[in-house]
Amino acid sequence: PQVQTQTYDVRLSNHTNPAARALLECILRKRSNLCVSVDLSTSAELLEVVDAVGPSVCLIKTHMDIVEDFDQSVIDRLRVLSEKHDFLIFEDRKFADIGNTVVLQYSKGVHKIASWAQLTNAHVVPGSGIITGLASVGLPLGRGLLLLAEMSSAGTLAQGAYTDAALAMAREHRDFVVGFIAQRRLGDEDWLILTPGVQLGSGGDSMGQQYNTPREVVRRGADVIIVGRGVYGKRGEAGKEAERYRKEGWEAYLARVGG
Ligand code: S5P
Repeated sequence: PQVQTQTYDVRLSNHTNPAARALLECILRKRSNLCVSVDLSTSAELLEVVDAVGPSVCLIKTHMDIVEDFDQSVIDRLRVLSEKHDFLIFEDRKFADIGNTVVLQYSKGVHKIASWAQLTNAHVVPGSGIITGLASVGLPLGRGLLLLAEMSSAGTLAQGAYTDAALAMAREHRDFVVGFIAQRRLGDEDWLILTPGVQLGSGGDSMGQQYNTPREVVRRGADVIIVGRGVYGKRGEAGKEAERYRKEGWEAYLARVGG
């Protein structure tokens, strides 16, 4: 059978990377394929929303470089919440430099991403040295990498031959690359497809973001739906909205696998 119609349970046996396995196990435990992207710029707001949506998610996506009052305690508190609510952490760092530089950006600096994020992502524009570099830091720690094969934004150059090249690069690093940020299923192998640009009711924003519904992106092959403003946009309602998206995403998955 095609990967598309396999259950998360079966998919688990296709993966050896510890971060990919932990994500699939969490998805199954919580019956959630929802990742909430918490793009808020103070630690108080960030952690408040994470605490509210925690019960409904398998994964929290961060942009730690937008947090104005960042220090190590933000990470410590985020990790406490990840244990309290049972979710993994994905730092959406979008690395895009030569191998030697991304080694430093991933392991050092203010954020020390590799020490706390089970998943991170990278553009393929530099060529495969970026993966070799990130893997040298991430693999010993049991981390996983997602490649940006497509983007949700209008006019993206990540399409066609670029997307094919991302797939080819992933195939050379199957131990560390666990899947893609993409808008649909790619390749015949079992890659985890995480899809942003998701909202109930479609449309977009004034800066090129384009939205599809959970049902539509899961039908096209998303294994995890990434929702930002659709969940945290209405102040005080993030918990309720996250549960709404969790149900939508899960029903769409059941429909896809024919359960
Ligand atoms: O193609 C992409 C890739 C990513 S990771 N399009 C995206 O929007 N993202 C990220 O997903 C983006 O950086 C943001 O953090 C999130 C979408 O947020 P929303 O508020 O539009 O749902």
